[in-house]
Amino acid sequence: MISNINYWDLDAVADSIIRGRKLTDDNLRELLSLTEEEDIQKLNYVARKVRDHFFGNRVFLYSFVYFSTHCKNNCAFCYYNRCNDIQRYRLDMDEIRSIARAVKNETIHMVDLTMGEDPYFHNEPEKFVDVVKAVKEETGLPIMISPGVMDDTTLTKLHENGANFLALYQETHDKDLYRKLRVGQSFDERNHARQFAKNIGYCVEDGILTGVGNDIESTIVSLRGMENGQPDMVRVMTFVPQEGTPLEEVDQESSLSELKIISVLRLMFPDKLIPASLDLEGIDGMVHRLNAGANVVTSIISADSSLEGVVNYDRELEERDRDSKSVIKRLRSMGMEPASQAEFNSIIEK
Ligand code: SAM
Ligand code: MD0
Ligand code: SF4
Repeated sequence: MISNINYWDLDAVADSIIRGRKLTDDNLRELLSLTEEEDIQKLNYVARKVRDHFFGNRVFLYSFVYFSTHCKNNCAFCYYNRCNDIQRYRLDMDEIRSIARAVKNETIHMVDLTMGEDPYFHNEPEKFVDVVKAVKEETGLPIMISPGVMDDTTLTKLHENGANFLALYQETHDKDLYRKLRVGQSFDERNHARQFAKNIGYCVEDGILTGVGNDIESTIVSLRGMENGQPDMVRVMTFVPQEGTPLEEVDQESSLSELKIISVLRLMFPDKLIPASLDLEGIDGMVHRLNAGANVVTSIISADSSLEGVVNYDRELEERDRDSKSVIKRLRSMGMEPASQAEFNSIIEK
């Protein structure tokens, strides 16, 4: 599909996707198996053409607010799993409001309110509803919530009080791998929460990890699993081994597989939101991810913030470089621009 063809033919491949062509499992197998630099460049080129058709040079920016790092779960890949003996924090309402006020003065299209499955909020979901209300009040912006699995009643209440988007990543749709990653957690309940949210009018994001024991066939299962849920946003992130966790000693893969999968996602979900996360490799990494077909920058954290990311490429760095100003400067150097708020709203109100 991609190897051994020239750039003129690649334009035809992009056109066929834009006109509605669906990739077969064999197509996916071929694309995910590419190893030659030149072939991967071609794949990225097709993905960019498809993205540019739907979005032009416009990019969406999400601010990341990890307001509680407490968690009752035991995900094998995650630094914040309950068994890891780390420093944790939970912001109070004043701290949350003051961060929200700061976000309001930046170019940000949506605020991502993320937490571990903190019992403080999960046992009394009203408290989380209050957080959403407060951030809505302060910013007036669309709100994404990434709270883990919540029940139907709570999801409904959150939606009624200003939550627009639910991010809940299955990590993998391969059930054997899921059991090893989200140890002791129900596959079906996690999937259900995302589907329920979609049915009552949220936009939803699904996502997978790569470099975490997934081979090509397992990745295809995950891609098809995500497709079944018809998400509005789809992501892939490279697994980054975290100190103090069961998967600490696993070798970290390069970003190559992630970049291929981002392009494949663009061909499978041509007009959907696909993020370039700053959390993995900062702004330099963002450039590669956008060049692979992403159209959203996530995990923007202001320069003076002491809040954490999830993977936290900058945990050891003295200076942070993932604020919206630095992101926009780099976007412009690539010929891209932040979209208007109206453009973003029209996508999430569809
Ligand atoms: N606690 C909520 C949940 O699990 O849905 C939301 C926050 S959780 C930390 C957000 C996502 O970060 C996870 O779903 C996973 O995809 C990603 N993540 C966590 N640890 C990671 C790691 N070590 N490498 C790559 N991605 C990771
Ligand atoms: C990111 N650190 O986009 C964030 C996080 C949760 N909705 C998103 C994984 O990289
Ligand atoms: Fe908790 Fe989310 Fe980390 Fe799992 S991924 S341990 S639920 S913070």
